[in-house]
Amino acid sequence: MKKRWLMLLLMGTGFSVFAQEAPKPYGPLPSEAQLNWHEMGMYCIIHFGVDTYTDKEWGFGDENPEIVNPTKFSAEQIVGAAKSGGFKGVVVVAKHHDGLCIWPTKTTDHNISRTKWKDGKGDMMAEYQKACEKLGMQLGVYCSPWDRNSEFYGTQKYVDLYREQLRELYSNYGKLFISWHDGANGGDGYYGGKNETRKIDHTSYYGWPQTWDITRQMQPDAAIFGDVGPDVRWVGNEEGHAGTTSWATYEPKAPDEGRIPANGYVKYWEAVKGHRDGKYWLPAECDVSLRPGWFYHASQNAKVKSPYTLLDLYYKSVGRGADLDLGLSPNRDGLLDDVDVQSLKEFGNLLSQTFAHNLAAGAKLSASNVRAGSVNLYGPKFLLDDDRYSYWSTDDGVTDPSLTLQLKGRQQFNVIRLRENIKLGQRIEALEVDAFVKGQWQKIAEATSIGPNRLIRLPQNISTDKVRLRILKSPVCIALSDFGLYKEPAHLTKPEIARDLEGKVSISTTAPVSGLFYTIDGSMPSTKSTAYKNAFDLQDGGVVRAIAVEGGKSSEAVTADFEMSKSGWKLLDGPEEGKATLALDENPNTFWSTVQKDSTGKFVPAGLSIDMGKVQSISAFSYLPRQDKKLEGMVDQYVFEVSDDGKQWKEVLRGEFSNIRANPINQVLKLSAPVKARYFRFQGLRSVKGNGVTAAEIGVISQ
Ligand code: FUL
Repeated sequence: MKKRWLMLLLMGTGFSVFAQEAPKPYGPLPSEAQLNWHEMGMYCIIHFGVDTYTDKEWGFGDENPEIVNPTKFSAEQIVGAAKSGGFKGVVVVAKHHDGLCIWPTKTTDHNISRTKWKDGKGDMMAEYQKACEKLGMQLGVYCSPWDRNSEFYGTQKYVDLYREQLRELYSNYGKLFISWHDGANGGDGYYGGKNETRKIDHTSYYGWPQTWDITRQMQPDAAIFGDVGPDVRWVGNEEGHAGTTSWATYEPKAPDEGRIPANGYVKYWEAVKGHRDGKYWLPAECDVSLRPGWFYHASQNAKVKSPYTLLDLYYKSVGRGADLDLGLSPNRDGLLDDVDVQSLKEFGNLLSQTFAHNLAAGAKLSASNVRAGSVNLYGPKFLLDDDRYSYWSTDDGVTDPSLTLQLKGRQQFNVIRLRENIKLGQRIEALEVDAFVKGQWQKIAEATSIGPNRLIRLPQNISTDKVRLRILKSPVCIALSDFGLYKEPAHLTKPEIARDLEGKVSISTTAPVSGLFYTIDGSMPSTKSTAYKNAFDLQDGGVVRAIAVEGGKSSEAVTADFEMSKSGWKLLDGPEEGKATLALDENPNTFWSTVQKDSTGKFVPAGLSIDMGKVQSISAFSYLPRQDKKLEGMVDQYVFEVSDDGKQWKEVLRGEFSNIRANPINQVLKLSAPVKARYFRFQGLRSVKGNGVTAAEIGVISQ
């Protein structure tokens, strides 16, 4: 606004010849909904439903809604915890693949009114809306297209019904910031009692162009998330990170030519980086859960991500121009566990401690070029005003300007922040930053793809009174809106916990500390816990938590969750087909594989039979899929059997590894009651891709 007035003033006084026009936008530009989404930076996604009670990640669709009874449900506790972490909104999973709607929909009986919660009179969506309004948070919805409950799934009737569900969600819960559309589809389901596999054509079945017309009409301010947009793209992993170079531009975009590529057909190695010359503004969302899975599983209580892990993900997502979408998993009471709440809060504290003060504030700025020499219109002072759209710009043709900042005294920092005015597109391709140290300029950082937000976390603190920014490459004149220097508070690095093949656990740090303390009962360690001296035995497995202590300060706790040690385990079948021992070597990066090179071959099931050397009490089995980002041989249907003699087998578990393709984490399968056996057998009955079976690790949990 200010700028426009000045322009008018200059033009009115006949000085227009000096005031060069504003820079022309470059490339694709963000819409209003996308701008709001960029400004948010971080939000949470909440998964709660039948899976919370069945301990699954994908319900089959045949669950009795009566199992759902979150007697203490508090949307305010959940949304409040997100807010304390610095998140700006929540996406509520209103319906997951199991089909249970957590609002009283008219489209199906399979909804919240059939649960015991509030005698069937409750509406979780309405409670989230209220909590968001009260706490100043934005609300979004996730309504799964794949519905394993609906008898009509696969027909046009279901598509109409799905659209009606969206209309209900769009009309009853206020203004939404995002409509989240998942691409997963595993085929089989309950489907009104038919228990069959239904194949749909991902490219045409859902009729996305018409469906999203409804979104545009009813929620014009909402960004639409899908595997490839149309407004926000999936980053291609559920680990929470974008590439070190990550463009907001991309193609193709759904529903290009009426098509939307299905989950798994996304080119994740491209989605993570984006396309410099992509035709569309289609920035990445990094979705990752606070826990390993999206739904609550008590078995994952020790694996809630720590505040510093979240901070690391923040740099790798928000710091690379993407948004962070963090999964929250309310428990069976309808609340977040205390550890989850605590971790969010401490993460929020770390963010505010780091970013509260821009240490470049008050610096004297000298730029090598300012557009038309108009410092009041395009000068570098706009870099320090905290407005994402005011900017420093250069003359057309000046694409490699530099800027020196004479800081207000000597400052110590370890984070650099840069932002472009993205209303004019993503322009800058590469830049470097120098610090004046010991009488000369030293390069301290470099970055590519600046865009909406770029955070550079330096490996060490820099102390200086002079900093220089050099733009190396931009196709057009620049429009840089922010430059910031920040100091992330010092923290003691957490220790590492490892177990050797004989089952002995050791705790170590890279630099010496005065003390290491640990627990093996799952509780949080303190200086009152056992002091670590020597490696200790943990044959049966369990949760080890440790802290490092130095100078009266404690590191954050590190947690390792060990399964039963595999020392003394042998393969029954003898021959080393596909290097089967690699599934028992406790190394997540090696794997057993029966996948044949000839990709035309049909899938052949395969398994491993193991002699544990003595009778063990087994309460759960585990399968760690290959960790090298490849899908061949990744099992999604399995059977586990046990035996007393290695000859007669008894089946104890059979089922699917839900969501393994997108989130290939360790799959822990609990038995309804522990069994005693010396031998067990794992078989992969189906793989998500390829003609064989792979396994990074197969494990047993005893308690
Ligand atoms: C995935 C789904 O299949 C997961 O269950 C989860 O909802 C995640 C956010 O998206 O693709």
